[in-house]
Amino acid sequence: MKLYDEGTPAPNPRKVRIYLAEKGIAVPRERVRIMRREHKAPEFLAKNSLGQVPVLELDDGTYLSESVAICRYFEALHFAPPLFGQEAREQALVEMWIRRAEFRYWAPIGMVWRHADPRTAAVVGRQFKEFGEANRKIASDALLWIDRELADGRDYLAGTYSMADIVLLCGIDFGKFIGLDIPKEASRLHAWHGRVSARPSAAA
Ligand SMILES: N[C@@H](CCC(=O)N[C@@H](CS)C(=O)NCC(=O)O)C(=O)O
Repeated sequence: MKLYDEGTPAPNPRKVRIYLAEKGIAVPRERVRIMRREHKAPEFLAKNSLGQVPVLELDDGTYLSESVAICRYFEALHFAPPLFGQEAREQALVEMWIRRAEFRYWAPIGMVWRHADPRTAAVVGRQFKEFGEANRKIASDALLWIDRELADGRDYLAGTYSMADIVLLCGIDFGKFIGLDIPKEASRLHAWHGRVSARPSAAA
């Protein structure tokens, strides 16, 4: 087994590293240097035709891509401690919050990164700057909405710490890298961010 990985600021491989750290699972890793375009080399495209990291290579030659799918694979093998929920209700809540984090926050920050950031201009082809910039407010509004959702006093998105927190943490920290901060007034979300960042796994 091998995990094809890339370091921070790449947020998707970080999700898998945090997940593995929380589970105490060690997996051999190979770095795929995005800046050197190693993820678009024919050898890597043969593993993931989208040319993206992370990718998990299994011993039978299967290649799994998509960060959450990779974590789900490990969850099926090592249930404890559960990070995708324990019983039906919890599992659904974790899924609900993963999807909300991805669609409500990751999607707009992806558009800011693709269309408004000078660092991606060379690889994206054509950037639609105004569209990219407009996504800053959409992302920021999503965080204000999540802050309101936390008004019931719970510590984590789905109740207990889960994959949903990992997904949102990696999105928010990547957002910072592209100039998107948690809005000042989102005090519950700031407290949540402090809590999840204080876990040793956040340094993975
Ligand atoms: N949905 C995928 C996204 C993977 C992804 O976009 N990875 C980034 C690094 S964080 C990448 O490889 N980007 C290069 C590209 O898209 O060409 C996942 O969750 O793993």
